[in-house]
Amino acid sequence: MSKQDDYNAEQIQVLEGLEPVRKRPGMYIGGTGVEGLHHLVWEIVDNGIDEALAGHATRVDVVLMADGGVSVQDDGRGIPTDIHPKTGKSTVETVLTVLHAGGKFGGGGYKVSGGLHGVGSSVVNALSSRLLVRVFRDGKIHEQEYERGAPKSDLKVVGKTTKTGTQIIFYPDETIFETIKINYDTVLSRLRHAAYLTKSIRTSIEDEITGERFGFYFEGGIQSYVKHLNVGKEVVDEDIFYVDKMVKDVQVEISLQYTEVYSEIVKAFANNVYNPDGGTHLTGFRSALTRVINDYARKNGLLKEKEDNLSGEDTREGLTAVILVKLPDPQFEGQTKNKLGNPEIRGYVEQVLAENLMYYLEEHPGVAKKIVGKALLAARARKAARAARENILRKGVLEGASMPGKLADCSSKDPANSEIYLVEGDSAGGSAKSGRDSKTQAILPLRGKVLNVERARLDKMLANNEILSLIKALGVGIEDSFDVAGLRYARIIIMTDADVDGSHISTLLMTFFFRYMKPVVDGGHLYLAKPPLFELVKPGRKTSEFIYDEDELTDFLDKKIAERKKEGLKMSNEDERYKQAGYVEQKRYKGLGEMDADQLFETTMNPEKRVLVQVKVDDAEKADSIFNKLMGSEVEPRKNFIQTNAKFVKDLDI
Ligand code: 28F
Repeated sequence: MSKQDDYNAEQIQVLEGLEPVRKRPGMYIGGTGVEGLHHLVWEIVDNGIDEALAGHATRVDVVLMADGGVSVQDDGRGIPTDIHPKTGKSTVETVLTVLHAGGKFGGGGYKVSGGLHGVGSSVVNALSSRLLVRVFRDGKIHEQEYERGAPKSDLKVVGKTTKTGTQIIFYPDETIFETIKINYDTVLSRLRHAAYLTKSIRTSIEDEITGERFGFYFEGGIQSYVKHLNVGKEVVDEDIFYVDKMVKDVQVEISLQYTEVYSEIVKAFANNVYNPDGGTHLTGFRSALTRVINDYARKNGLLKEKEDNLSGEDTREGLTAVILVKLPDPQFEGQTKNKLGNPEIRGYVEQVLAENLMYYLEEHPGVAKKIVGKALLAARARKAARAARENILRKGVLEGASMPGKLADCSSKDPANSEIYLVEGDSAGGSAKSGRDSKTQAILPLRGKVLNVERARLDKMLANNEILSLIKALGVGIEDSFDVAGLRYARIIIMTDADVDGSHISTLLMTFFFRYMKPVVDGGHLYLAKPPLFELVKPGRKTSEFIYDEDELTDFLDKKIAERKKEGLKMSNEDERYKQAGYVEQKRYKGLGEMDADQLFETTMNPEKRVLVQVKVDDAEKADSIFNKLMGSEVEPRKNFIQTNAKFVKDLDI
C-alpha cells in the first residue's frame, strides 16, 4: 500500500446534497457578509493546512486573482481521484459535492485545523458561482469544473506532472454575498497565524492586481509568535520558554516570555482556531502558572512564610504566552463558540505546564528571580492600588453621586442621548461650555498632558487627578469595579487641537481607554471630534466655508474654479487659486481656542454638521503592538514605527 493511499473511501459518509447550503448559507458559514465571505477562504486554506499537519504538504499558497477568483494550492498528496464505490463518482467530486464529506484523513491523524469544524470544501463549492479543482497525483493533472456546486463535466486528466497536491480556484457567488471583495490584510493575518501555529509550514499570499505578496515560515512555531508579540517591548530575558508534549491523544504546546510592560497577552488556540474567550486550556494554564511561581518563590526564600500568595494577576503582569492544544473532538462553548469547553484539557495543560515550567525556572535561576521579582512588585502595587482605591472610595471620588468639580454635566440623565466632550485646555473648555447644547452635551476640560498609562500601574493612575475625574465622570468604575453598563454617556468625544500636542493628548486618552476601558471602545462609544482645518472667508459675506482636511479643500476649490471658468474666467497661475475661486482669505486653524463659542459649536459640536471619527479596534493584537510601540518605554521601535507610518499622515504640522 503506497503512502499515498492510506485512506479508505468508506470513511466518507455520503450525506445529503448541497441545496440546503444555498438556501440557508448563514447556517454553514455564519453569515453572507464580509465574515462569511472570508470563511470560504479559511475552509479551503484549512484543508491545505490539514494536509500539512498530516505530514504530507509543506506549503499552502493563496492568490487573489485579477479576475476575482481565489486560488489556494498545497503540495500534499492530492485529493484521491478513484471512483467511490457507493456514489460511482470520483472521491474528488464526492468531497466537493457531498456535505461533510471531508472527515478523517488517513494515517491516524485527525482534522485539527480550524475551518468550520470540517463542513468541508463542498460548502465553498455550493456558494461559488464557479469552482475549478486541479489534483496533481499519480503523475497526472486531473481537473473538474463546477457551477454553484454542480459539476459541469466528470473529472478528467488534462496533462502530466511530476508534482503532487491540490489546487482549488473559486469565485464567491455575488448573488449570495453582500460583497465578494476578499481583503488582502485579513487573509495575510490568518496566514501569518497559520504559519505560527504550524511550525515549518510555508504560507503565502499574492494579490494579482496590486502585485503585493508576502510569505511566512516560522521554524520556531509559537515561540516565533511570542517573539513577534513582544516586538518593541523590553523583555525580562531573551530566552523564550517552550514545551510541546502529547498527553493521551492531545498535543499541548505552550510558549511564554515576560516583558517589562504591565499588560498581559495570553492567546489560547484549539486546533489552530483562536479562542478569544479562552476556555479549559487557558484555565489550566493560569492555575499551573500561579502555583509554580508561588512554589518556586517560597522554595527559594523569595516569598516569606507569612507573606500572602502571589495572585494570578500578579504572576501574569508583563506575560506574553501562546497556548495551542490539538485535540480530536473540540467542544466550543458560549454563543460565539469562542471558548473551549473540553474539561479534560484543563488537567492536561496544567500538568504539562507545571512539570516543565518548574524545571525551566530551576534551570534558569536568573530569569526565575526576575519573574518572581516582577510578581512581587505587582503584588505590592496591587495592594497600594487597593489602598488607594479604598481611600478614594471612602472619599466617594470614584463611585457615588458627586461628580468631579470641573465637569459641566448635561441636564439629560438618559445616557442614550447624552454625550461628553473631553476637551483639551481650559480656554477651549470654556468655549465648549458656553457654546454647547447643555441638555445633551457634557464638557470635561482636561488640563495639559494626561498620564501615560502604558507606563503606569493602577496605583499611579489613581493618584492622577485628570484620570480620576475622567473615571468618575464616566460612571463605569475601574479594574475589578469596572462595569460598562454604568456608562453615563452614549458618546465620549475627545476634542483636542488639530496639532501635534492635540494628537499626543488624544493618543494618551485612547491608550487609557484601550488599556482600562476596552469594552467602552468595543461598544463603539469612543469618538474623536474633527475641528475644521480651514475657514474660507468671502469679503463682505457673513457666512464662510469650513474645510476639515486638505483633500476637501482641494475638491472645494476645484469645484469653485470650474464654476467660475464656466462664467468665462480666464485661468492664471496656481497661487491665484483662492482669488479665482472667489475667496480672498484662507484661514488655517491652529487650535480650538481660536474659535469663539458659536463657531466651535457650529463647526465641531453641532450634531447636524459636525464630523466625528469613531474609534474602533478591529485587530486587538495589532492595536496592542501599536500602543506598545507608540507609548511604551522602548524608543527604537517608536522611531521605526513613526518613520514607517509618517507617509500616511496627511497634514503633519511640524
Ligand atoms: C486547496 C486546498 O483541499 N487539500 C487536500 C487532501 C488529501 C487527501 C484527502 C484532501 C475523503 C475523506 C479522505 C489524499 N491521499 N487543499 C486541499 N488534500 N483530502 S483535501 O482525502 C480526502 C478523502 O478523507 C488524501 C490519502 N488520504 C487523504
